[in-house]
Amino acid sequence: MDDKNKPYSRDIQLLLSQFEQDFSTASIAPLGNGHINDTFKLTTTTNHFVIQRVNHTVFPDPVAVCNNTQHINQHLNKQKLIGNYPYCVPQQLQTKRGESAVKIGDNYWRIMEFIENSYTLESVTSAKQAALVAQAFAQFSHALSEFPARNLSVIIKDFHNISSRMEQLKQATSKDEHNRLMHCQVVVDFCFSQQSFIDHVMTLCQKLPIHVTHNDTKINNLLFSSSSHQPCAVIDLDTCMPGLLMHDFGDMVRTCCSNLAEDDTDIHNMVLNLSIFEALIVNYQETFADNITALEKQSLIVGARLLPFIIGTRFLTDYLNGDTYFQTAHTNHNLDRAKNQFQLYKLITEAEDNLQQFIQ
Ligand code: GN1
Ligand code: MG
Repeated sequence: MDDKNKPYSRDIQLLLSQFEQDFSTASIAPLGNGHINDTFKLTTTTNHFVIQRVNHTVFPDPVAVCNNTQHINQHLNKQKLIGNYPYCVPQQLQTKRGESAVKIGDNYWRIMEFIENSYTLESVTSAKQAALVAQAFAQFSHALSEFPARNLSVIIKDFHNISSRMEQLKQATSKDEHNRLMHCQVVVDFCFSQQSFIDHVMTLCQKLPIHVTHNDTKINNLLFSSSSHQPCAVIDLDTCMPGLLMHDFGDMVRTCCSNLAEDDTDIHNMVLNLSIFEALIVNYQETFADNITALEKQSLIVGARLLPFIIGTRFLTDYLNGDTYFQTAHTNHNLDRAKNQFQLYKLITEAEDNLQQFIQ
């Protein structure tokens, strides 16, 4: 067993005993690069599964997280049967008592199906690949267009609300509990200098229709097939809630269009890949066909600026709060991530006029 799951090994044994499946030969290893939950791969002699400890500090209602996933999966399964959804729908296992979330001590756990012969990517390398990414996340929201979005629980209130994210930053700067403001005053000032953009976003948000959105459409939340190298599943449905398409599109741009990883410190060498941007925006719009309004299409460019700005603000706030939200590997990790994301925001802002040409 790897060190990362050792603190939980007793809990995991208790978890496994709640299911019908025979897990007596199971072994466990860490899986993926998420910043929030603890995720492991469970291997038995015949199968693989995904085990996850849902972070109950970030997700105050882990049962609602699992229930949202359950509702979405049920709808996607039906859409798949009638040919409206081409990807796998990784199922959550149900316990002997019919639950998908299991409470052990203070923690909530779940077990999910593992999609065999698949892999994740941390970055895209071609416009062709970007087109596949845009199609996958668009198909996901499109297949859920008949699902009553308001039936889903709001998992994290104001998740992509830039105004409340700025308020959180303001509180973190005025408390400055870890004396870190002196290391990031310039970054904080930059953030607060963007008020006219924030006002523009807040006005636009009032006018846009609500969809079921994924809200974390970074590239590593897609599985690709090892044989076809096409997307085969949309994963990590934790933040699926009622939301706006521009947020999902913006997060894709955020994670596909920069030549650097989100924590790379070499930000003066950051460049925006325009052919990848074009592939994302053209394919995103085309996949929705007539189910996306003209204003929503316009909003995609705003979303592309907004998501690096929001995530940058969140990283900066967490840095000031002493790294209580995102998992970090070193002291400046959140600050490095914030600077990187603001650099991306600047590049997209500079390119904005040029990006308009791709709106159909
Ligand atoms: C978190 O855990 P992960 O990496 O899937 C975060 C996203 C951020 C992302 C930044 C619930 O997602 O909002 O965009 O890190 N998830 C939550 O990499 O806050
Ligand atoms: Mg993830």
